[in-house]
Amino acid sequence: MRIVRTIAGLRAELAPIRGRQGPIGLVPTMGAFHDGHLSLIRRAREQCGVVVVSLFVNPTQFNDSGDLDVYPRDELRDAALADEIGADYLFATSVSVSGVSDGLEGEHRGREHFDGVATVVTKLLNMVGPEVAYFGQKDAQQALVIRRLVRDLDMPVRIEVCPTVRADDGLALSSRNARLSAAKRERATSLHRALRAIQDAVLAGERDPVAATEAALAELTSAGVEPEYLALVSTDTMTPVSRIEGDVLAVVAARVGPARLIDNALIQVPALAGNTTMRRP
Ligand code: PAJ
Repeated sequence: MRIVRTIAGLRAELAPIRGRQGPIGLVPTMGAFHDGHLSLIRRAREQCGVVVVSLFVNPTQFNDSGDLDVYPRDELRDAALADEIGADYLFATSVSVSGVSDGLEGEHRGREHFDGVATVVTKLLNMVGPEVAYFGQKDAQQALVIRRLVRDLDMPVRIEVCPTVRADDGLALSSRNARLSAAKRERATSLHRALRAIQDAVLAGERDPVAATEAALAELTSAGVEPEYLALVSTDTMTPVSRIEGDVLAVVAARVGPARLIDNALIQVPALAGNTTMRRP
């Protein structure tokens, strides 16, 4: 694996091999790799001839400079892990960029958050020119913002969203989990339990989003966790649904001690015969 630090260097590396060694896959990251990141790199390795992993702790998407300061950084370890999986290039850059999405993360972290993500991902897609770029379902709204971005700008790239990787206790892996003490980590698992409670309620036939989130809220409250949001939203718009039907996304965000955590679960309501209205002949 080669480590490249400049845009010119990256372009020079990719120009002679573009179109010759199979598709180029890009995995954008902010480093501090865990199994979630590694699952994206593995998927890219399976599908692409050339795998580029970018590592850039993007200041424009941090609304809290304290969070940026303590964000874990360990390039040597990240490089070793990416190399082990067989990535071809680690594009480790510290270029700072200047600075989609109103609700949820946009509302709670500030609109600048997704503007920062969109800016840096556009830059990365332009620099690498990959056939495929890989993102995690854990950041569902981010994945949707990027799908929209690519569609609106007619960028010739396929966006692949990979499943959320979890620890044995159900907690979605995140670089920010490292900041949790054992007791706070236990509290953090309530996010996953809350999402499961929503799934259970829907399985039991609940179709009202407010009623379906009640049991979930109880899970959080009993763990002493107060959500920033807990909602059932449309998978297309990320805005709250008034009734649970088809595919909806259960989303939650909460601060647990020093870490702000997010998680989500797709809820699929099968179109049962009993739910469909009969057409008049
Ligand atoms: P970062 O938080 O480093 O995440 C990099 C990628 O890994 C994202 O696509 C994210 O959704 C995915 N990921 C994180 N945790 C995951 C998990 N538990 N399971 C599966 N995938 C997971 O997201 C970013 O960086 C940045 O916003 C970035 C897209 C790099 C732009 O700066």
